[in-house]
Amino acid sequence: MTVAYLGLGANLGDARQTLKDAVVCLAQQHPLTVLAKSSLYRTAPIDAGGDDYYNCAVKLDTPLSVRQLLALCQRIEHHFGRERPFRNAPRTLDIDILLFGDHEIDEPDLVVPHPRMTGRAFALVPLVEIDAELVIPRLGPASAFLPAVAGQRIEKVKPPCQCLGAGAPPGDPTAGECR
Ligand code: A4P
Ligand code: MG
Repeated sequence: MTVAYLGLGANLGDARQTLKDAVVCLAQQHPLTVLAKSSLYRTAPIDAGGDDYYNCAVKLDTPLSVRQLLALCQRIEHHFGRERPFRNAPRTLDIDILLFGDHEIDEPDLVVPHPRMTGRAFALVPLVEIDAELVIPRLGPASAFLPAVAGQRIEKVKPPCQCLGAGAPPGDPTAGECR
C-alpha cells in the first residue's frame, strides 16, 4: 500500500461542483481509500488563461502502482469531459499525482513528485492543509515553500451554511452567526 497525494483543478463548466463530484468518484474507486481531503480553494490561473480555477487536494492509500493510479486518474478526467486542445488549456478536470509515497519518478510521461508543485500555491496550500508536516522527497517540508508563493491569489471557498442560523427569519439575532 502506498500513500499518495493528488491535486485536482478545474476552471471550465461548473468547476466547483465538478471537483466535489470528482472527490466522491475517487472515494468510490475500490482500489483507493481516501484518507483526507482539503477544503476547496478558488485560485488565480498560473501560467494559464481563462477563468479562476477551483483546486483541492486528496490524500489516499492504494495498492495500485503509480502507473495504474495515473491511468485511473486519466479515466476519471475523461469521464468528467476533459479535453486537451493545448497545454494548460482551460479544463473541466485535471488530476495530478503530486506525491506517491517517497517514490521519485522521472520519465517522459510521468514525473513525481510533480515538478511544478513547489512553485504553486494552488497545489501547496491544500496539501499543507491536509498534512502540515508533509515532507517532499529530496526537497524537504512542503510548508517551507509557502512563503515563495504567498503572492499568488488563493482563497478558501466557504461551503454554503447548512446550519440552523441560515433558516432564521429576518431580524433573528441568531442568523448569520455561522463561520
Ligand atoms: N504527467 C507527468 N507527470 C504527471 C503527474 N505527476 N501527474 C503527464 C499527472 N500527470 C503527469 O498532463 C500532461 C501529461 O502530464 C499527461 O499525459 C501525463 O502523462 P495533462 O493533464 O494532460 O495536461 P496539463 O494539465 O495541461 O499539463 P500539466 O503538466 O499537468 O500542467 P500543470 O503544470 O499541472 O498546470 N492554475 C491554477 N490556479 N490552478 C490549476 O489547477 N493548472 C495548470 C496546469 C496551470 N495553471 C493552473 C492550474
Ligand atoms: Mg495534469
